[in-house]
Amino acid sequence: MATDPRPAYQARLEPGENTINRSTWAGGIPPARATAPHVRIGRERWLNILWLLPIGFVMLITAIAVAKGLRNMPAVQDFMSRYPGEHRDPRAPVGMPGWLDWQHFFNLLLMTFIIRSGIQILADHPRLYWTRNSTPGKEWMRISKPVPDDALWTAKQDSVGLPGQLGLPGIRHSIGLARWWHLGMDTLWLLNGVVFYILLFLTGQWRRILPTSWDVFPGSVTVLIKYLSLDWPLEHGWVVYNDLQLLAYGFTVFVAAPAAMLAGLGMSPALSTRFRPVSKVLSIQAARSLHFLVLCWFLIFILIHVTLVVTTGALRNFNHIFASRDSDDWIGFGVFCVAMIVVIVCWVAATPFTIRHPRIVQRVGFALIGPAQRLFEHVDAKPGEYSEKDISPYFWHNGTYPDSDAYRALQDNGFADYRLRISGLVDNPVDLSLEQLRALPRHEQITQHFCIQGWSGVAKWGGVSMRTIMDLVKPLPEAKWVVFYSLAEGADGGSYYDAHAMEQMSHHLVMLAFDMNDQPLSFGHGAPLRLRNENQLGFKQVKWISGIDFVAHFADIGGGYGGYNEDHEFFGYRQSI
Ligand SMILES: Nc1nc2c(c(=O)[nH]1)N[C@H]1C(S)=C(S)[C@@H](COP(=O)(O)O)O[C@H]1N2
Ligand SMILES: [Mo]
Repeated sequence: MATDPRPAYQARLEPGENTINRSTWAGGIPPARATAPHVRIGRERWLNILWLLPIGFVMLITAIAVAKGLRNMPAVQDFMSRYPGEHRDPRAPVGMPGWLDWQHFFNLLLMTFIIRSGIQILADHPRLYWTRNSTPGKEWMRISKPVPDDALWTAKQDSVGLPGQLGLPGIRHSIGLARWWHLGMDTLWLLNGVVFYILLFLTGQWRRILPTSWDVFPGSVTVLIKYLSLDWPLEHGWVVYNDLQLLAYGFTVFVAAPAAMLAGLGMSPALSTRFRPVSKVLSIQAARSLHFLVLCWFLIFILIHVTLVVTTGALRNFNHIFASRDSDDWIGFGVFCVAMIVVIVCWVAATPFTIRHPRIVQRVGFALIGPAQRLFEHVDAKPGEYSEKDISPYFWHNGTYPDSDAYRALQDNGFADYRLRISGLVDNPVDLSLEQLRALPRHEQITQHFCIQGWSGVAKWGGVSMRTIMDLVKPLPEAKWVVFYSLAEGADGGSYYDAHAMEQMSHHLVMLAFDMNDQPLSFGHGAPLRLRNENQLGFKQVKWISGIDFVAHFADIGGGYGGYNEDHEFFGYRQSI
């Protein structure tokens, strides 16, 4: 069989740049900065959380006064001598081995990237919600202004930028690159964590940071009173931690870190769609909010931890955790300074490097997290887990709307002249009108949309299953990728398109939709036809589809990275997480 000549729309592909030009980035989106975090109180009152700084300061002073008063009370003194706030497990090893110091260093280095890129990801949809609906005004926290009253306002317009040395890489709508940093470094951080867990248990070091008696709770109260009354407990961390340290370290290592990972995975479209019993309770938005609260815990922990390290025998503490020695000399401090120089150099270089070499970030990021993204792509969720009552009252718009005479001509005519062209490596290429598409067996699914930026929404989609399409066109065995082209251009010009792996096309929740919530698809949501592949993030759901091409590979299409956002905004082509 002779393969088709290349469809005309392929001539309009733009390859995309290999560096970032700030003035043309993301279609020339003007800079807009994040605001201070605001938390919603009641229906529509918003508190700027910077107020918590003076409030916290007053509370700290008050707590110090209260703690000093308490310490003079005989009953409290009794309590404190009954629960001294420190007990050494006789089986626990003494001292900090070298591997612990190395892991502590890698952990802190990786966390600087993870935190910066994480905040950048938040800035791409600067709102947090508790329900899976992302209804404007219903968020509990935002780092931007309220959503303006504009029916076609897009999530992309809603994104905000960050200072370049806070966010990674700072600039507005740089989520593609921020995600490589975040997910890539996460992978290394988790590996470091797995090694840490294994060594903790092999060497018995776990006995030093995991409480083994309930006395740790009253004991922590004793320690807290000591700290707050400014009469600090004696530090000899080489041998034993006090009960409050035990709780803080144990919680950070065994609760906060796994919670960060689980909440992170809770935002994956493939996993959330597949494991509905879990995602029913922990929806993507609950997971996102929780992920953010874990960040808050880490930030508070880091602040208090560092403060106490330098105020309770800094030289000795630096020797412990940077040089595995129990001494008062300056060696540990010297190692600490070298470590900090490494951290600072990496910190300062990360944003300029990313702006100059985004393709390297894209490639290395994919090398690190790609295997997991590939793995979860095989998950095939079944329809029917959401019902009509789950449909979101508000469904964000996103992307670049079609703005061509050709599209307007189709639209003016009620899409009577629309033809869906399906060709490439197939036995039976077809041109289908909307009427012909509607005559095919109808497929419906109520599913959740996961935009890469972080918002989500449930809708009912009506149309044709991709299985039906494949029965019709009969792909050849060489066809490994299916490329969906749009009538609309992308933000930087050239046709929007995206490639999907052939093996997913027979999954239950992959379809071409011409109806949304029992209405014909609206202009904003992709009229007359769009893709739904519920294993993947939103940007892969091509709207205003013009044609579908079955190919052996996407390397020679557009920029060759597998889609418009992959070419132009350094996204990844496998987006199951
Ligand atoms: N042609 C085209 N399709 C597109 C986009 C686009 O810019 N152009 N944006 C994508 C993104 S980023 C998302 S999140 C979804 C949004 O779909 P919605 O507007 O119906 O919510 O469409 C996707 N499909
Ligand atoms: Mo998106």
